[in-house]
Amino acid sequence: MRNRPPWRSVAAALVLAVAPSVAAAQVTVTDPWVRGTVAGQRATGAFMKLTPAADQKLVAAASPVAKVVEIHEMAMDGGVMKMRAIPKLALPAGKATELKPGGYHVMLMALDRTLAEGETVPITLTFEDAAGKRQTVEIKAPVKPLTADTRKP
Ligand SMILES: [Cu+2]
Repeated sequence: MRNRPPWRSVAAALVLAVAPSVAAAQVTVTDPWVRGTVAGQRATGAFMKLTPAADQKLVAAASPVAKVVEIHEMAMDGGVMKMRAIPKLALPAGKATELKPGGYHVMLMALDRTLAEGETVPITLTFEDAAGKRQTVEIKAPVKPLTADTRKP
């Protein structure tokens, strides 16, 4: 818990009082999907486009199919492209940030079972706005074949 000056809470309360709509805090999630897995595979990626109405950060994700879910980026490491976990992904207002193979993705790890084409995977995304207020968005991502070519938009 962070210590906040009291005026900040008051300001937040006033904003809520005059603007009960939470539209400004919304994040639109489009085209979510999960790459299917083969037997024994313990990890895969989830992909989507995230468009927030106001600046947001994706700070966490969870899914009942995966014991561990992380936000990953791809980065050069010793001349090799590798993925690594990042604590948050900044999402600028009004712009679609694309999570896609070869780029940012939600990493589903410690999978209990195979994810087959045709099923849908529930994923809970947690976003944090500029004021540090969090909200969750539930999505259902269809599973696409392991070989789905996804670098195309
Ligand atoms: Cu990854």
